[in-house]
Amino acid sequence: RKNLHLLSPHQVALAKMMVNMGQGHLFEHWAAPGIDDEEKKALFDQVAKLNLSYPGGLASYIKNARELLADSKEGKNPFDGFTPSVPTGEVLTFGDDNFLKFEEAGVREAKNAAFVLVAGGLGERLGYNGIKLALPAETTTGTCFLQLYIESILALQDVSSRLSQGECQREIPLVIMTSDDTHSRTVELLEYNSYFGMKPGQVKLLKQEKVACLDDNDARLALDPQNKYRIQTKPHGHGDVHALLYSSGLLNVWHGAGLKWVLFFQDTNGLLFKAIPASLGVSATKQYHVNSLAVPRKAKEAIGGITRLTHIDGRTMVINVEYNQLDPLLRATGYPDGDVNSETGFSPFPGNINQLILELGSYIEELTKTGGAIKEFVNPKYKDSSKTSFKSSTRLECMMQDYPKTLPPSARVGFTVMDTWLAYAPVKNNSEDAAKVPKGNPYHSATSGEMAIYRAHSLILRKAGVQVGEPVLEVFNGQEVEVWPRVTWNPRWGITFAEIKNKVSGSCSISQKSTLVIKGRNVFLEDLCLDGSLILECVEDAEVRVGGPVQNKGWILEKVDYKDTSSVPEETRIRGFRINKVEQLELKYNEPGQFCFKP
Ligand code: UGB
Repeated sequence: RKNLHLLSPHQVALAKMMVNMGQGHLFEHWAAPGIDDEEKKALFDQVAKLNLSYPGGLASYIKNARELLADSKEGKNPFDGFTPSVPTGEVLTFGDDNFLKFEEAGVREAKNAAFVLVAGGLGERLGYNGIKLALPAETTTGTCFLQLYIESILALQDVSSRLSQGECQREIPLVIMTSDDTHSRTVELLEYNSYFGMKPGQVKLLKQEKVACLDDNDARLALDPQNKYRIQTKPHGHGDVHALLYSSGLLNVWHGAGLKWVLFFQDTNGLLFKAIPASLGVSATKQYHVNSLAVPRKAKEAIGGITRLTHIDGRTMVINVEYNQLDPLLRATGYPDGDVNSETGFSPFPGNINQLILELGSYIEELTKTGGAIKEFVNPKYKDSSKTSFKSSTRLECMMQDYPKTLPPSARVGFTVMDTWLAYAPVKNNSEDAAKVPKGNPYHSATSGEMAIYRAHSLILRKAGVQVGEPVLEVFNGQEVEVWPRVTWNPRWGITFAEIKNKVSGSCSISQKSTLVIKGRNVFLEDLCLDGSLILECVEDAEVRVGGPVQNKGWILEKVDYKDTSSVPEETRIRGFRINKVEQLELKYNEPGQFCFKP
């Protein structure tokens, strides 16, 4: 009370609200007026920010926290009354007629889409010092994830507007959700690289704020151990993206501009865009309000399982059940073995890869009701079985894939299953943890993420008629991986299978030791027989036909030890190899025109 005169009327109102919500302890230790006054005001700046950035403000946060903490103390099961079963969805097989049909439909729709990349996570499991978006997806070209994503969106934009014969020349918007942990480094990455070719106005960054930590079951907010005039905060999770999009006003701007779809994706999946056109085609054809991308999932793999939940009162929903909850849920509902592989070698529950496609109109309708608030959860670590105190402070969390939980039963919620080799190879685990992954389960490391890109490109070319050498098995950083020819291309060369097929003809072959890099749109492979390294680059208006035998010593993968911090950069160490560029043929076409290379 003695300090009230330091505060503005708005701050006084906030102080009263906090005291009414049982948070008086935040001010009890305050020094007498004249001491630490600036710090006291700064605390109220923080309270105002926390209040603004949570739907319903801090009072709602505290109320929700009390309810969830009480449920947790009671041991209440969030799935009480629900029985899980295996849902049915659209299962696509790469390259068949059905796939091509959906891919074409998806490319037509792409001009009506906006992309949202959630990139606020620090990637604690990976333990990489930089932001994950700056990490090379593969080291043959060194293209980082953000560049790959932006170039993929630009390629889709280009193909989509060409298909509509210029009727609609829309720029596809990209939103990146950042956090205090990633924001400034994301801005630097974009600015330093001139937005990787995207117009700066096409990209918007929305920063998520952390939420207040909770000290006990009464949801008393925790003071920061470093500063008694600050509330301790922690990340709230990727579910924040919905409230942020809603409050930014962007959804209505997009709707007004005629957009129909919002596609959400994560920070380190180098394969994702190979699956986007066909799955967007599924959304458009089936008029799904929500479409989750999924892949076959190994039991106990650290990705959520897409599950149909049926309540005793008749309600049903198709929803992601997080990996740590699926096994106990199954055991409690008549599956005594829990989450196990079926005879197919995979869990019957498809794996959520957290790529969501939402129909914009119904999304806006829903968020208008909820303000973007997503069902939260709390995960306190209790000191003992009395569950009365915590080992350390906790906080509420939310996940973006829980969006469908509040939808009415009439909502059309579906999912699309793709081959893992085509759609999913995230970089989440550090080398040591990856090496401990049970045999047969994916490593999700920088090593496996890079190898997956070469494998996908090799398999796509095989499907397009190229003879591609068989992979060899090698061990890097304790992980056994298939090493395919190091084939990479810029998304402009082919963002759909239909385009890629059109650029390959005759009898082409690529040996296992080869590296093929294609940078440029109009490169055509005709009777190419590659045994070595070939780097092809051409400007937009050049058309290049390349064929004949190309043989040289090529580029060789040399092992490096992830523990060697003295001479090897972190980006290289975490994959366990570096590329020794011994010999290559490099063809560069910098002028417009038609060219042919056939030795
Ligand atoms: N992220 C944020 O933007 N903000 C945050 O506060 C936290 C994360 P993780 P997670 O595809 O393999 C998810 O940490 O949460 C971003 C699904 O829940 O990589 O353990 C972060 O930058 C799970 O069902 O993953 O697991 C990153 O881009 C499964 O699908 C993204 O959110 C799993 O991903 C995911 O964060 C998966």
